[in-house]
Amino acid sequence: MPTVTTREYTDPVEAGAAEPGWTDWRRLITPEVCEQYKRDGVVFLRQALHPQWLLLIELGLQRVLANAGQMKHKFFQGEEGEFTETIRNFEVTPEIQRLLYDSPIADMMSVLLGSERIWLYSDEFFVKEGAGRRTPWHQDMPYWPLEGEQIASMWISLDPLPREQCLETVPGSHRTTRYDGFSPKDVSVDPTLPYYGEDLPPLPDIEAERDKWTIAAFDIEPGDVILLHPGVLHGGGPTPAGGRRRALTVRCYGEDIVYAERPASRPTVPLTPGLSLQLKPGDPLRSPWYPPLRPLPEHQIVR
Ligand SMILES: O=C(O)CCC(=O)C(=O)O
Repeated sequence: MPTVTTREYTDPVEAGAAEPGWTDWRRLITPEVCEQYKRDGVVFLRQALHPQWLLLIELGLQRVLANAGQMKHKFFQGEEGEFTETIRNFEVTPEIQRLLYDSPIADMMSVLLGSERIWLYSDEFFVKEGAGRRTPWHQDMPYWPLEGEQIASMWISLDPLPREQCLETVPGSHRTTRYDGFSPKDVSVDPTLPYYGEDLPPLPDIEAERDKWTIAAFDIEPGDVILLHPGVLHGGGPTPAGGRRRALTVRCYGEDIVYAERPASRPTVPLTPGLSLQLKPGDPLRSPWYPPLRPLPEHQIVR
């Protein structure tokens, strides 16, 4: 297990102060889970985040939604229900900073990925209110400016969800084909239409042929998390009228991740102006855009 300079936590299980059903993360990220992550690119952990961290996420979301300066992307506009996405909340939201420096999320990533050093790639809220449409099937790797193995997104829902509304994945798909399709700029565009028109095969219509794919989905409770590799095919379930689905995805990476160019036709998400002027393909992905989380940076150590 890598040693990380981190916050000290009491194990609430040992202290007898655990919420019912809640498990200390050190008991959850086992060698078997790390193996499963490498093989499937997805693992589901029950009750990995203490309610205190969920409260911090909820407060962070309230601030983000009330923050006129934070860009809100509205998907499927004009349709019933609302689908709002906000990205890079960390930079402008003290609650998300506290979450990522103080909670065990980065420690979990460190052990899962086998990397003592952990950086934040981005964090992203996905909020569906009312009858919200599916998030189309896609992979993230085609439009992230990086390559390597030590990378994961943690998908956290503040709301209990049945599996039909949860994040869905195709286990193992991070090790097979990388596809062309899905427009991150406008998710209402048919995801099987070629987006880049360059180097990748077209994304199949997974939703129309669900029985041909092995799809993993979970009934999820607040505190449960899904860890997924950005190369894994994934999509998000819809919400019914009157439904609500507030999710935060935290994306972290470790030492083996390097900068990679993407074709000009495929703008990276989030846009990161200047990165291509600072780094050459194959350089370790180091930039002020990607703050280090572990070891804890000097300015976060309390003495
Ligand atoms: O929550 C969703 O519907 C989409 C999430 C997603 O695409 C991601 O976390 O990468």
